[in-house]
Amino acid sequence: MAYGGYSYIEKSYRPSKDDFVVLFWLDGHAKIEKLAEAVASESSVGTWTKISTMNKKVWTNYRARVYKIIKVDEKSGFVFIAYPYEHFDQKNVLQFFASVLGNLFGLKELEECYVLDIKIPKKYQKQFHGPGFGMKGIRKYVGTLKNKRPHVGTIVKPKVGLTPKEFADVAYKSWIGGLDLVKDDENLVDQKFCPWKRRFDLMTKALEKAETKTGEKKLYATNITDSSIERMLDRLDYVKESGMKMIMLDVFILGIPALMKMVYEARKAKLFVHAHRAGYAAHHRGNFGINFQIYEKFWRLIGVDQLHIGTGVGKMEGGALLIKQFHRIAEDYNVPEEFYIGSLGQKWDKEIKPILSVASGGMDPGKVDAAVALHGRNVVIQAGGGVHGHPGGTLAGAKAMRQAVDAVVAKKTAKEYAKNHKELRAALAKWGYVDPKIIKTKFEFEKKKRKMLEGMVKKKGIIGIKAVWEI
Ligand code: CAP
Ligand code: MG
Repeated sequence: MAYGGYSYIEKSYRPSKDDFVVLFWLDGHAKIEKLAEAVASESSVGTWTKISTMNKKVWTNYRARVYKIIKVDEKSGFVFIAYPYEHFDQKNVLQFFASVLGNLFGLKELEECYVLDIKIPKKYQKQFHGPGFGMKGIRKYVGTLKNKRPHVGTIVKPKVGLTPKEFADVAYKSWIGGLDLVKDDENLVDQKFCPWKRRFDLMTKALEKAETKTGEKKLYATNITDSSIERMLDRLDYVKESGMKMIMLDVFILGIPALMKMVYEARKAKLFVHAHRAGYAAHHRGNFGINFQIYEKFWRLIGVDQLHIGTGVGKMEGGALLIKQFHRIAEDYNVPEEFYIGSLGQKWDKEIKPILSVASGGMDPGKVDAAVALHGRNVVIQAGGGVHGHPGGTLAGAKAMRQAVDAVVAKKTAKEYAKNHKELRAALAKWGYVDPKIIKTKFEFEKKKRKMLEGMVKKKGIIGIKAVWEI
């Protein structure tokens, strides 16, 4: 088999430690070998036909190699491709994206093309700084380095529409109720009814007041996402001058170059970066797409400090096994290879610090135990509706969330803790309780049925993978 006159299949090839390795799901109008070659060609040195300008040096040093295919049927399967380090620019993530996440999606032979994972070699990682502060830095500031309790936060709701004063009042109640973090929603920046600067000034005052009252360090993740870099930089400067500690960016929407600039400036200004991922799912959910974990790896590499990764128990897509995988990518230095979940594994350089995972979307106090069973304690548990929808209002809602987290530290279930904590009791009465056993059962199932999951994925292809992602 050959595509454009050249064969890219080399089954005896073993990726070197400096290669990028990419795992694709492909389905289309031609034999899987041909589809694999088309992708390897278009994403590396080739094109649709033989060319007189190809030479031995190019072919040997820069081409992609298809080293493994797991066939699902004649025209579909999982394709493993290795790319030589030298193929790529230095410090230029976009050039990597243009190669490996570029033209190939448009090839007309393909009916489905999903990039499941990319393993980033350490040599490439050395070109980047990684997070300025990461999980440890944020914990140190909040004062939770030793007891390692989950952080707990809220998104002010309604998403947009409150005035700056209304907004700051809601935030103040949230903080004094026991929350560590208050954040803007992804679609709130600088609308007329709530101008950014006015809101930020009132939030600074509210935060100081809340810190004095509670004796705890509090955070405000202010959304400075903007299509103008200048405006973002002005706001970042303002945040720094005011002595506040965190900015929030809609990282997917922002794009890589703007993100790199903002992360660089935030690091210089000693500000934490809270990364909201709105928009990622447009690529992640179909059968033509890019798995979230790929963005996640690049965002950790570029250096955000805390990142939304899903909950496994709330309102957004993704089951426990998938979200656990995302959590590992955020926190571990050595993520295992696990075919049935679509993971090639990842070894991080020591400079690329662990980041804090944010579990958000449809959370409430009754889901905290389950979230901790999934994520462990290194997590920010956020609830918007699950705080401001409390029957007793925001203050009671914040207290209930904090009580649920305090229960974890006291090694009690939220149900037990609720007996002596009325706000938590009211929250459980309204939203119910998700038993963490559900999560434990899922992990037990995974442990015992690995082979079965792998077999199912090999038989059903992307449908199989996506079914595993729902567990
Ligand atoms: C949560 C949230 C977040 C989602 C995003 C929302 O609010 O503010 O944007 O968490 O999803 O608007 O939905 P609720 P993800 O607590 O009221 O659900 O974290 O998965 O990226
Ligand atoms: Mg939101």
